[in-house]
Amino acid sequence: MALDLQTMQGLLETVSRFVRERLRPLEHQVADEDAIPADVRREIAELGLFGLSIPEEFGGLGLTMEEEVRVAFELGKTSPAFRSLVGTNNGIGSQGLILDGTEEQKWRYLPRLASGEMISSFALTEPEAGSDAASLKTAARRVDGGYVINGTKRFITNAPHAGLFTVFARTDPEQPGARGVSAFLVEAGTPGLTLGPIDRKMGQKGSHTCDVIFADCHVPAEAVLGEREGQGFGTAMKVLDRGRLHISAICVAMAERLIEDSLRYAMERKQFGQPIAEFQLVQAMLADSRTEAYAARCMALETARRKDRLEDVATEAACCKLFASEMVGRVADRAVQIHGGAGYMADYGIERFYRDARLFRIYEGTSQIQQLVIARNMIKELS
Ligand code: COS
Repeated sequence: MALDLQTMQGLLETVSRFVRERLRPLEHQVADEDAIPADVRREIAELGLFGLSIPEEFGGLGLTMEEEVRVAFELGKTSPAFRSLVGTNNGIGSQGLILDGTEEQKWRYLPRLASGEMISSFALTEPEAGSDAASLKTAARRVDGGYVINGTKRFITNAPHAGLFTVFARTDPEQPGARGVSAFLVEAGTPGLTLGPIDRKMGQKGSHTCDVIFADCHVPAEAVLGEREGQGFGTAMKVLDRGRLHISAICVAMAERLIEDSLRYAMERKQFGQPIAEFQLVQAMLADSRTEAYAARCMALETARRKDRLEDVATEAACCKLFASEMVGRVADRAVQIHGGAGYMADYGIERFYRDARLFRIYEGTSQIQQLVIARNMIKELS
């Protein structure tokens, strides 16, 4: 454990109270305005949430995976846009740097990421390389003193606000697959780096994505993550293992929030002369949701503990992401059903969660990619 029990309990209670009292009342506003208010961002930074998983020496809280999952169980009980604001700094935007960066690279960026002064983004996906990440085409050509990057990255979370991008590009055009890929640390404002318009999404309003376009973008040789070419794909995969576990915990949290809202509604709403919670068909939906959310909670905690023991959890992280993201989809669907007509109306917020939840089955690896990872690893283990 990075924190003693009392400090950890205090952190969980603080995050839980902040979510309940400060963030939940803002859910409609954030969705309507597609923006998180600036003062909320400041408060999130003051709570240290930008640096949850960044080591203490760089100004973060240095939480273990289990502790991070426990915080995510609280932070995820509101609109996912709030989580998304800090998510890339703690997860896919900083973990590559933490795992494989040089000391100099870490000191240059991690303190600013931990404080929230700088936002980071993970630029892997391209117009023609989504699930097949190793087929990416963005090229980094070696020139005197560095590299010239050309290509387009797509649907990049937090890109409109990012000060730093971890960019995956092909340094070896002779190597078509994963081996020719390197990771680069590219700062916003570097000439040749521009952003596309903010994407219009189905849900998760308040969290922004856009294209990141590189046109003859010169970066110095020291911009290569870890100053080693050809390691980029492995870095991306390790980062995603951790990210998938974090997303699983967020799915559990959203499911628990929806179960709480559904139960409260079912106990208040009367039909046929009694609260609908007393009807067994409604109870079945509540019970199924509770059971599935509990299973996903246990999976995420157990996998996090194993990761903290330095076990390889690539398979289990994929199992967690697959189960938890599909689970929250079912729970959100039942929540709409229990709320009936009200569940379909924007004022109740349930339909918003239903739309928000849909993304969990897609980003950081679709459910089908998780299935593929799990099955391939099973075959590898046996042979
Ligand atoms: N940890 C460390 N290294 C890993 C790894 C992991 N979990 N998974 C794969 N690697 C390494 C492999 O060991 C291999 O290295 P070597 O060539 O040195 O042996 C390399 O990465 C390539 O692996 P693999 O051959 O499995 O790559 P594939 O192209 O066949 O497929 C999948 C990899 C499909 C699993 C990968 O492309 C993927 O996860 N796609 C989804 C991408 C994604 O999640 N996108 C979301 C956008 S980010 S929000």
